[in-house]
Amino acid sequence: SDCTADEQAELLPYDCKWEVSRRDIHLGRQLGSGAFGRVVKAVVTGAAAEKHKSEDEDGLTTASPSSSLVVAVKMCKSQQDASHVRALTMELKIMAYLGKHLNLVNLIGSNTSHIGRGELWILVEYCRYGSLLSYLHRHRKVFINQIDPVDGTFDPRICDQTFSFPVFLRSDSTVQHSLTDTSNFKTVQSCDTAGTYLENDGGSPSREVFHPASNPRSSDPCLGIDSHGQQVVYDKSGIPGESSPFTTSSLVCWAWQAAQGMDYLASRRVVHRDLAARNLLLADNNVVKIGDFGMSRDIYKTEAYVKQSDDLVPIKWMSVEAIRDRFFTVQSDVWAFGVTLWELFSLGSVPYPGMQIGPDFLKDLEAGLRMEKPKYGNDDLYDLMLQCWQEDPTRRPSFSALSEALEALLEPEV
Ligand code: ACK
Repeated sequence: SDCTADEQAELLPYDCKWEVSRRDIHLGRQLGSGAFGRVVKAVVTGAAAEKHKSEDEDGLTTASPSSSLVVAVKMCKSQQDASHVRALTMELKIMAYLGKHLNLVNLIGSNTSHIGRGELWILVEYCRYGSLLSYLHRHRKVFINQIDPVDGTFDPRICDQTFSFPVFLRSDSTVQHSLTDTSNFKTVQSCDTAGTYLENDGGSPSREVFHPASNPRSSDPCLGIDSHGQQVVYDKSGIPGESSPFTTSSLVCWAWQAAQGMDYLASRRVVHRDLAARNLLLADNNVVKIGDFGMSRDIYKTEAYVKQSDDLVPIKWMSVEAIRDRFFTVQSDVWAFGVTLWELFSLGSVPYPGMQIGPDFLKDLEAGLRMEKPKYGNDDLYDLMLQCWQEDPTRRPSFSALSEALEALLEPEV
């Protein structure tokens, strides 16, 4: 049809089942703010919280009347700006149309009661660790590189030797049995879920030894593995601390999850237009969620958006045809995915480092300019990026092909 995306969104219906009463929304601190909108943390109580929780857990939970749910609320900054309210309304409709996917920041509900006054609140899933970009910046000191600097081989089992403190295994039965190769871990001790340390000589953990309090080395942080197989830094109390290390595998796993979410968006014919590490959010259990896929794209405090004609655009993430003709498609999202991969494997560097983006940027891309291999990527990963940056959009891989390629990297060769 000749309908623009805006017009199509306008035609989508709003279902009253999403409506959450303001009485049940308890606003907290601001998480971020942009040119038009803000994101505020909030707690939702009552029926909406129960509904969301029971959906999440396949209806296995018995809903308790006191349940509450932490959410993020997207709202306008000023009630004056009608165009932003419109954009938010369309975002709400798109989210409702999309349906749920694990790797999207899903809609929880909305409050339209003050829409006449230009106020609309959209309630979405809260992602505890914020954007992947800010996560990479905050945690880059605890990154474990699993790529061999000489031959570029990637072994997800490698635990970097630069970690000088002992490695602990949590004696959670599921972990013990799934850890087939403990020889890669410098395991000397482990601790159980209660924080009791167990002696471990690299083989199977045996009971006993000391409590954290009596551990002579308990003032050192220690590396452990939680029940999801994720590495966690335990502080002296045996409680996971803030700075859990992350590895090359984490980056691949995050990229794979982003590809899964994008594949779902593409299957629903929704074009993101602003895929970037700043728009990937990290939630509990190492789940990556794609955010800001509606129409209310906002310019948060970042220099990523450059003025082009009368709009601010994320030029370094844009494909040749998107810069040239403002032509945004699934394939231009794939180009942006390539740039996002580059961001991940450079631990959050700014794309095209040191380059001043001027009017010649498009010409440079057309002449074949592409970014170099990022510091923590290997040839396999760089090859995926280069495929995403093919000038001919039809030659770029699909999100399902990308997700398969990333998944293959996660499976160690036998
Ligand atoms: O990197 P951050 O801490 O994570 O800063 C940005 C900011 O708001 C502007 O986008 C944070 N943010 C956005 N959406 C969410 C969400 N659903 N859950 C948690 N934080 C969010 C983001």
